[in-house]
Amino acid sequence: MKTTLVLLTLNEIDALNKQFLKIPIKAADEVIAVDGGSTDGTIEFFKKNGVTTIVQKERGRGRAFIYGMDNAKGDYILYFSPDGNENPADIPRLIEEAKKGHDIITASRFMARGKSDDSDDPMLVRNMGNRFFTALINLFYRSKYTDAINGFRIVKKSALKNLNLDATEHEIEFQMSIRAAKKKLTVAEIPTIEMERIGGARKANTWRMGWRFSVFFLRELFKKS
Ligand SMILES: Nc1nc2c(ncn2[C@@H]2O[C@H](COP(=O)(O)OP(=O)(O)OP(=O)(O)O)[C@@H](O)[C@H]2O)c(=O)[nH]1
Ligand SMILES: [Mg+2]
Repeated sequence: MKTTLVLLTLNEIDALNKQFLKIPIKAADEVIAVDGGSTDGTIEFFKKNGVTTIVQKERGRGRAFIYGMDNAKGDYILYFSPDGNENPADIPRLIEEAKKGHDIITASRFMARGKSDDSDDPMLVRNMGNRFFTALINLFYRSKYTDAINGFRIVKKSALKNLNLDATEHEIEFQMSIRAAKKKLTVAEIPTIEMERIGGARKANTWRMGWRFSVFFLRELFKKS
């Protein structure tokens, strides 16, 4: 089983400067970065550190997932967002879990021994939203996700290709979880402790994403097959 680590970035130089050396690159067989068109030195940083980088023609985190899928040589793709939120120490754990043969393994913030970072979410809007949309999938598709929203996950490439995802923005992992449940893919989760974002700026507006998640859910619900 070969794994490709895909780093997803849009202006994350602060976090990369602090965190890059902690990313266990060697745990994967290949590492590539997909960048949304950074202007803060992120692309140059990858170049300096020998990381093959694909710069997107069109921005969007969803599109970045697909670029990663299309360019990865591995059988499994591990999506990692180096903005400080995701714990690089979980990378080898996800790879170990994938060896059991599941289609998708997600790092869950909401299962026992997991924790979400709510330091920038004092009213817990995002926290509740993530739990709500996870519960919605479980209700309609009889799945057992505790965190269907976290993008920190490892996915079997052949299974991912079959999902024909077309979400262009941050709703990509939500769409992946819905379609995986619909197609009864084998999914598993490991606990993760989310950390604080390091520098940079959040690209996902909470209310806009809530709206897009709602529209996407309805679209997936009424979609045939
Ligand atoms: N390649 C690529 N990466 C993106 C794009 N938009 C966001 N990202 C990356 O996706 C990760 C998560 O994006 P954020 O917008 O920060 O979303 P978030 O993690 O929900 O927000 P925070 O909690 O504030 O970090 C970060 O590593 C971003 O740099 C994009 O258009 N292309
Ligand atoms: Mg983040």
